[in-house]
Amino acid sequence: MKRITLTQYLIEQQRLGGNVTPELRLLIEVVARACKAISHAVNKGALADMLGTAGSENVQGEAQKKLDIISNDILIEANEWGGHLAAMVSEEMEHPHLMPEHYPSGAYLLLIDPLDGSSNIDVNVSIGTIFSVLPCPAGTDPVGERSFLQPGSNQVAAGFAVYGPATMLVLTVGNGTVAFTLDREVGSFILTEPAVSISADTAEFAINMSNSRNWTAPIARYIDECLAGKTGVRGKDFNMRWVASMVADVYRIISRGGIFMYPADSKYKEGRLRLMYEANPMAFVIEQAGGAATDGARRILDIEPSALHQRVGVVLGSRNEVEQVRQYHL
Ligand code: AFP
Repeated sequence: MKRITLTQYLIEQQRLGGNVTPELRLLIEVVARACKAISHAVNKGALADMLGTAGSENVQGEAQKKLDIISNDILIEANEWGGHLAAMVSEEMEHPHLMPEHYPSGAYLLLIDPLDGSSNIDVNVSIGTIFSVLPCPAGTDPVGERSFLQPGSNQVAAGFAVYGPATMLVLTVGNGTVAFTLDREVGSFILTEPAVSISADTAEFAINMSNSRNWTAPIARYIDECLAGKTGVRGKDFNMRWVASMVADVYRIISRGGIFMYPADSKYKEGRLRLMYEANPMAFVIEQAGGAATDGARRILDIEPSALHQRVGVVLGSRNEVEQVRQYHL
């Protein structure tokens, strides 16, 4: 198989004249290099003093794991000097992180969930990094929270890394979705899926069933019909998966189809997942792979954000199933 590296893929996308500029190419390469460093740290497990909690809380009021903070620091340090970023937003930081004065400010905004699935770190289940890239609106000086409050349809790139049996990087720059596998021997991300395509139909759903008493009627109806299987209106049996790492569940869906659901409910009234650096990047990746992504009723990428860390319901994956759920919300 001809080995195409991430750099070669980005150079070829740049030549096509789409979203990829030299600065965006640098941004994506820097984020990918940071993901390699995070993968290395994660893979040390208990051999390095990086497991467990850091004794602090993030803006969400959630206990931070040591690796949450380490990953956030790696991504900040990697992106500050390049001159491609105006500012960064992270799940682990309340306010936007501006570039230090002594570095040039760039044309892009980076939004990250540095280590998604933190509750799985200490039990050795796959976790990952999610990133979203927005253009920095012209004339915004100084760059601030409002600069980031753009709908997901404005993204110029998005993707995620999965630190699993293999370290994978899934990416879209608006010209389809591709996947790279980290070749640890040479330290390169090698293109292993040049055209990710999600099946329109599926018989596999992913949801945290322990929330079922809190679901709205449309969600409860959809899941009940899946559980009824061939004895019910769907006429086929369904399987269920729930990793509790969005990156792992989404990677499975881009690999073999499926529907992922974390709906707003009576417990998580706004939803549990964050719009700007979880739902939006995943929605961009999924749509570019032929899937669909809503909050149950509305297209995720059309949602006009009102706050950096706002939460949203998420239903994404095989487009015919996402549409079935949307129909039940009409
Ligand atoms: P953590 O990063 O706090 O573990 O949350 C992971 C996550 O944001 C997403 O990756 C999972 O799909 C979802 O939360 C898991 O939520 P439950 O723990 O309620 O299943």
